[in-house]
Amino acid sequence: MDPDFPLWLRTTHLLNFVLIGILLRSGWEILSSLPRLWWRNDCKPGTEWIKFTRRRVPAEEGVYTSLMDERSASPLLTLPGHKNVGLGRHWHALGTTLWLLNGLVYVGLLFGTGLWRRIVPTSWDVIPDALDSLRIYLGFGVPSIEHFQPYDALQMIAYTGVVFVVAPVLILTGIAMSPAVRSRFPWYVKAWGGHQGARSIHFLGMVVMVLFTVMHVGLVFLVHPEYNLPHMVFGVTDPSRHAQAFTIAIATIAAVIGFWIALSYLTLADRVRAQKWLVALTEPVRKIALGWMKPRMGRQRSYTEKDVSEYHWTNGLPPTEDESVEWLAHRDNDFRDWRLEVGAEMSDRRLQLSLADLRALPKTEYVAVHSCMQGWTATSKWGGVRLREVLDLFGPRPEGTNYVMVTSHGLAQEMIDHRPREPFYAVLSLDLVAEDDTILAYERNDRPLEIHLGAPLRLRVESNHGYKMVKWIKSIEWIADYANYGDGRGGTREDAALQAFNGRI
Ligand SMILES: Nc1nc2c(c(=O)[nH]1)N[C@H]1C(S)=C(S)[C@@H](COP(=O)(O)O)O[C@H]1N2
Ligand SMILES: [Mo]
Repeated sequence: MDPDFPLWLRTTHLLNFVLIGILLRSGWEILSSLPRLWWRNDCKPGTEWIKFTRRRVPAEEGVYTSLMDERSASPLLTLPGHKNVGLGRHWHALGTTLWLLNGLVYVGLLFGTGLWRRIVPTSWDVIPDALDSLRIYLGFGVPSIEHFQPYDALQMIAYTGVVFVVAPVLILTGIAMSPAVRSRFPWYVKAWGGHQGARSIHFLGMVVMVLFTVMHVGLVFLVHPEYNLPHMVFGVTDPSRHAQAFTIAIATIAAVIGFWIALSYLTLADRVRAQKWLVALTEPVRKIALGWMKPRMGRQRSYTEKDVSEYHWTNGLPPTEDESVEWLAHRDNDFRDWRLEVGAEMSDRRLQLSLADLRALPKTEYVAVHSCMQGWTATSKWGGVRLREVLDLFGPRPEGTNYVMVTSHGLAQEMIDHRPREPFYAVLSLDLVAEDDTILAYERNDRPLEIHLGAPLRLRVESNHGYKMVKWIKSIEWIADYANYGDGRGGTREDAALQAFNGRI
C-alpha cells in the first residue's frame, strides 16, 4: 500500500522542524545584540516600536555605543547565547542555506507528485469550510474526521500561507538586510521600507512562524491524534499504531530540542573552532550569492539627500588619553599636523598625506546607508577620496601583497578574552579595495567628519557592514596576509566578535 505521507514528505518535514529551530534560536541571538526594532531608518532613540531591554539610549550622539546595548541571552534559548552575535549570524547563514535546500526539495516534490493539491486550496469553498472549522474550534470542539482528507480547509489555508507567503517574505526581507544587496540594488531595500522595514517585517514573520508552529504541534496532539500521529510518523492512517507513533513523536521532539541546546554548548565550548567551521561552510554561498555585487551608490537615485538621517548611532567612542595622546593632540589642533601614513609590509618607504593632500585628490560623494551587523542603520551623504586612488600615490601594488590593512588611532572596544585592548583595525581584500564605493571619508553631510564618527578620516566600504569601516584612521598598509596580525581573522570585529572576514551580509 502506498503511504499517504511518503518518506520524502516525512523526512523534509522533520528536517524543517530541526532547521526552523536553528533559525529561530540564532535569529534571537542576533536580536539580542540590539534588542530594539524600528520603522524609522535612523533608529533614533525613543522611536522604537518594540524593545526587549529596559536600558535607555541617551539622546546625545556619540556617548553610547551599540556594543553597550548588547544583552546576554541564555544558551537554552538562543544559538549560541552569551553575546555571540558573530557566531549567531554564522549559524543563521548555515541554517538558512540548509532550510532553503530542504524547502526546494519539498516544494519540488510537492508539485512533482501532485500532492500540492492537498494543501493549496483550489476552490473558494475553502473559505466557508475554514470558517466552519474555526467556529467548532472556538467552541472547544473538534471537526469530525471526515473533514480531514488529509487536511481540513483551515489547515490548507494555514499551510499554504506559511509555505507560500510567510517563508518567502522571511527570505526576501533577509536578503534585503545584506549591505551588498543594498549597495547594488538600493531600490529593493527601499521597497521594504528600508533596512529597518525589512528587519521589522522579518521579526513579524518570525512571530507568525512561532505562533503557527505552536498551534500546529499542539493541534496534532489534540485533534484526532490517533490518525495524525501514525500518519506523520509511519505515513499511513492506522489508529492501531497510535501508541507507538505517540512515543516516537514525543521522543523525536525531545531529541531535537536536546540537539538545539547541544549546538549552543558545543559552539560555546570552543568559539574559535566553531567560527572556523561555520565560516568555511558558509563562505562559498556568500561568495557565489553576493561576491559579484558591486556597489554603485554614486550612480543610484533611490537614496537622496532627503533620506539623510536625523540621528546616527555610534559603535566605538573617540580615543581617550590612555588610547592615543597623539590623536588627542591632533584633535586639539584641528588636525592641521595629522598625517595619513601609507606603507607596505617589508618596505621602509612611507608616504605621509595631510588632509589638504587628500582634499586635492578627486572627490567622491554619494548618499549611503550605514548598517551595523548588530542591526541599526543611518543614512548620510559621504564625501572623500577613493581608497584605490590614495594607494596609487604609493605606486603599484607591491609584489607579494594581497590585502590592505587599515589601522585606527583608537583601541578596540573589547577583545575576545578580555586581554588588554589593541588598536582597532580592518583588512580589505583586493576586490573591496577596487570598488568605487570604498572611500576614505573626510566629510559627512557636506561638513568635516564629526569627532565621534571618525575625524579626521574614516573608511567607508559600502558593500559591507560597519565593522570594516575603521574610524580615526592612522595608517593604511599593503600586507601579504592577515593571518600574521591580531588573532589572524582579518580585523578587530572578526577577532573579537568572531565575525566573518567577508562583511557582505
Ligand atoms: N576605531 C574604530 N572604528 C570602528 C569601530 C570601533 O569600535 N573603533 N566600530 C566599527 C563598527 S562595528 C561600526 S558599526 C562602525 C560605526 O560607525 P559610527 O560610529 O560612525 O556610526 O564603526 C566601525 N569602526
Ligand atoms: Mo558594527
